Amino acid sequence: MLIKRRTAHPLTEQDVTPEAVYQDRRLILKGLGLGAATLAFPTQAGVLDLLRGKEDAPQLATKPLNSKPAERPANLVLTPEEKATSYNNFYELGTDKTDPARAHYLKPEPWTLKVEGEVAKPFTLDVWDLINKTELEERIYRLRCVEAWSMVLPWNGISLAELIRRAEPTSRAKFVAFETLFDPKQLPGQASSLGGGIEYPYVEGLRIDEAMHPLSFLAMGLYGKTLPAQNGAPIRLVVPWKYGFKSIKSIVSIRLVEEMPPTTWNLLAPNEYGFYANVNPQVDHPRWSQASERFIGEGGLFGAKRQPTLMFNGYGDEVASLYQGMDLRQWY
Ligand SMILES: Nc1nc2c(c(=O)[nH]1)N[C@H]1C(S)=C(S)[C@@H](COP(=O)(O)O)O[C@H]1N2
Ligand SMILES: [Mo]
Repeated sequence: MLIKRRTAHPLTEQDVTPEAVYQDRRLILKGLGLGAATLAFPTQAGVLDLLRGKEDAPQLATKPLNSKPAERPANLVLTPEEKATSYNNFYELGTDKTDPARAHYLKPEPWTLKVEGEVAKPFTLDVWDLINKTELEERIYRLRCVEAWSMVLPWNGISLAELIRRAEPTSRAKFVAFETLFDPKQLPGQASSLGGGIEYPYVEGLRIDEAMHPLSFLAMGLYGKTLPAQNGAPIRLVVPWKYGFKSIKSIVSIRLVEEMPPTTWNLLAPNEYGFYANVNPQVDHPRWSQASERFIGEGGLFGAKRQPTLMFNGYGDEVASLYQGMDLRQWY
């Protein structure tokens, strides 16, 4: 694996190429092989314009939720709601940060989620039935994207362990595999270069002990309301000690499995993104430092405050024991 030497000066926003731009370049290079002389490449903006066209459709309405409020942690400042819902990574809805909030294709109601695989009692969950009948819990978590920006977000949902336990995993269940909805009509990036060159559906995975850890969360709400499409409506994973790409959105399947399942970013660039993806300021991304992050709070996006990144994103006391004896440089 390539490990970049840490530079003496702190990173600026320009030092980190957003994943989308990097992956687009890879795609364009691939495309050029087909004959550069005859192909006119639409610009990124041009492709987006072609694929939109429903721009005036109303944005998904969110509804207030029944959720027990969490205590406000004294050391954390919440990211303003309008930033949490307008600066997103959800490549199925476009690779620019502002694309997902402007795409109005996803129809999250009704929605079913399967819990299956190595379990005694597989079941299919009516997600809206769960939302309507459950008093959800609020969790205020740090979110650290692998691109070196971060937020603090108030999620509403249930612990992942609670749902998995209901299915009664067998002794062969060693990992948990998650899958996002596959429907290019609702998630247009799945049918075009708008999706950043990823093979869809987006898939993710956890080791069973990570999945059963009390911090692992299934969010059905944000800021006390049902999830907006751009944040992964109607149900998504939140694993706060791992890079944001592990927190897979709009899931339709949770499968208990025996072997380590494939994961989307690892498939795309295995030397850059591992299966574990624990936040670790000491292990740089091959193309940038992970020692610090741009916290998105009040104020302009690019004036955002740079702060040190914490081991396991600040959740080390709770989760470090899961990785005892593992070399975290090897298992990045
Ligand atoms: N299906 C799917 N899930 C996804 C992504 C995605 O592109 N597709 N992006 C991931 C990344 S990189 C991050 S940082 C978080 C962002 O979550 P947020 O937009 O709610 O802040 O979602 C993750 N889940
Ligand atoms: Mo991310």
